[in-house]
Amino acid sequence: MDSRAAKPAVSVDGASVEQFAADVRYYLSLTPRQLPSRYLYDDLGSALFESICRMPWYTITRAELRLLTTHGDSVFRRLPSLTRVVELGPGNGDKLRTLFEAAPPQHRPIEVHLIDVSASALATAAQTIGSFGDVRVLTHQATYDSGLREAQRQRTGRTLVAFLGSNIGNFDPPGASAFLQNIRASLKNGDAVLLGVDLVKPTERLLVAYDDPLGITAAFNRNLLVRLHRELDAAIDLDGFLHRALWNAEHRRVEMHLVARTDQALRIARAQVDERLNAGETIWTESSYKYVPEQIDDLLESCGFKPTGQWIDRDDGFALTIAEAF
Ligand code: AVI
Repeated sequence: MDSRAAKPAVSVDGASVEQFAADVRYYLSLTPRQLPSRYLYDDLGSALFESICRMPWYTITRAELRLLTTHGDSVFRRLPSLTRVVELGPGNGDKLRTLFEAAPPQHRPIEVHLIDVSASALATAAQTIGSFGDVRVLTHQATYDSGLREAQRQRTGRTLVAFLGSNIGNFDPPGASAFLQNIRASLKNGDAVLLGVDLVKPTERLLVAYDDPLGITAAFNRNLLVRLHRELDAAIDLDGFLHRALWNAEHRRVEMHLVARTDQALRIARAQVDERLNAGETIWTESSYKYVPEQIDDLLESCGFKPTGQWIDRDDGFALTIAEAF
């Protein structure tokens, strides 16, 4: 690996290299060792994630699109006088496009705010959504919190915040509550949130979604080590680490880990890390919490939202829930 490759001052996920280095140093010092999952998404990581969404074993994306197609009109019918939709993490724009295609025509024109740290994701999503002539698209290259504040500064009328793709599953329970409370604080009574959440399902189905036969999720996970090489001058033996996905039944979450195959040196110059990992030791890189439907209602209610509709895809175990701020 060429460690002289360009090291950007700001990485694609919006964190400065200094922030990335400080996080790497801190999280690797914890027991168990960890790396925050937001760092999985550099350009290559985002492309690998897009491929994951197309795999037959990863059902979240297709189940959600089916629900949006079938029940999108019911979402809009619950929100008469809706004037704006804010999507946190729009990806390639497919989810919102699908929702709008299902909308009764009287629900447009509408204003759409797309919030993401990635400029390229915003450009793609804006192009997709902008193809609806009567939709005005505004983009905010920002973290969810600051983008939402920015979008809400110019608010008029009734707002729907969409947080889809089961991204809520990557927060631990206190983090998910804090995140939804933050959204609630930016809304008025009568505004709403649309949440897509992956459900608990048989363990084999969960495991094959996160440890697939093509090795795409393994590449997605191990790419974090590639990123440490490129951005933080790390000297790590890539082949020395394996991808592992496991179901933690107690916490209802799939965990992704990088497992040392043999004793490994972990030297990361720009993060001042110089450690040794014993064979079998792991670095925990992601949690993907799975819910049961009642838990979603409880979570929303505890954060100031009243659920007014929930649609479930039984084949793939996925729930789409709309809830009003009260
Ligand atoms: C983005 N997020 C909802 C994905 C998930 O399912 O937790 C990320 C992912 N990790 C491995 N595969 C997909």
